[in-house]
Amino acid sequence: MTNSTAIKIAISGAAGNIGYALLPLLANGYVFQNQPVELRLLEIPHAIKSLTGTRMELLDCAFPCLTNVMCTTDPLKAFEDANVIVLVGGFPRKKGMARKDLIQANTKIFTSMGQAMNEVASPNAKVLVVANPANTNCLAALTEASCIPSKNFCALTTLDHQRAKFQIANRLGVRANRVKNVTIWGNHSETQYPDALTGGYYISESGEKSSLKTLLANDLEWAMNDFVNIVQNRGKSVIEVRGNSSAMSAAMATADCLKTWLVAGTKEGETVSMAVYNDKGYYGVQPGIVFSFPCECKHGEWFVKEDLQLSEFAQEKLKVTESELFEERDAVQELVGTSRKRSVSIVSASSSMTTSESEVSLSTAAESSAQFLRSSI
Ligand code: NAX
Repeated sequence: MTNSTAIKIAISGAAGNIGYALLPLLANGYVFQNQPVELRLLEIPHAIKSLTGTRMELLDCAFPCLTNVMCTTDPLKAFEDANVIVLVGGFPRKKGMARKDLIQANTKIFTSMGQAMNEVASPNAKVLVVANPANTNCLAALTEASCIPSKNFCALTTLDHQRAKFQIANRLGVRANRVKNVTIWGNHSETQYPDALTGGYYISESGEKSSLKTLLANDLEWAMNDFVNIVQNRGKSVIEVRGNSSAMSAAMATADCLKTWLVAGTKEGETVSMAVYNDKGYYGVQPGIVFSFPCECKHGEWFVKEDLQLSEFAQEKLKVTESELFEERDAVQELVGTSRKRSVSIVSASSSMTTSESEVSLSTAAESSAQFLRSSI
């Protein structure tokens, strides 16, 4: 059942809630179109029985593109020559646990994941971190995985981005897919700054564009306060009502992030939010942390859109989330970075993508994505 040209995708925490909703989206062609895929499902020993049941279900779906499904508790087996690695598994917050302890427990997991990737993953592997604290987990993994460029890592803020789109669309009484270029700045936590006013726009069915700042001009109090609070706390609200954390929407956001980043690219004039390693000091944010920015994607690469004008209000919000991310980094500093042997890759200004270059048709993008993924097989 193995296929040497299949895209090898490793998913940690695959037996969990998000894993269960995510696996079909990876296997059914939603993300990787009609390319063959091989899934390596990574879990801790406690969850391996349940994972084996999930594998049986995946096989029973008879997905045409799914060439193999492996279950393992060994990151070295899961990551060996992997092209795409999705890190969903992590240490859950226990009652009474301090945030610092949660961050440290996860950092230990993510440094060891990074070390395993460094040993066996393809140097072209693309790594998406979902597990919380996502930005700092991502920093720990990329710091250890020195053979893989830091440009190949990102932490998920797509769910926050989608939540923000929906809130704006709901307020304006329009469909969510007509709302473009909201941005989640900073951390995937309650200090994030969901921003509709810097560069966000609405596009009508007939293609007419209107800036969200103009549309919300009489509703700024809501856009600068309630909207921000709702999006920052949406995860908590879902838990309160559902009795469980977001899983379906998180899985969908994970799949959409991979699809836009690695396969489809962003359409001309559009951005998505991605938490990426800030080595350039984008928007005045100090380098050295994983920070969510507005990004364009093309040919399997992300590019921070650098020409937005931030208001003083927005700059203050960025400072708050930046400072939390440095606190997180300081809390784990002694646990990461000791084995890093390379300097973090610098994104040159010339590699930034201009908007006019950013339109990529799905078929062309899928083809170039296929090439980039296959080049590492
Ligand atoms: P679950 O507790 O349902 O599943 C987590 C799975 O990870 C479990 O099956 C567990 O056995 C496994 N696991 C734990 N340690 C592991 C390790 N060292 N190696 C491999 N597997 C391991 O959680 P779920 O609801 O699936 O959420 C997963 C993670 O996503 C959590 O950290 C959660 O906080 C985070 N989220 C991130 C979001 C984002 O937008 N970035 C949104 C949703 C979610 O809150």
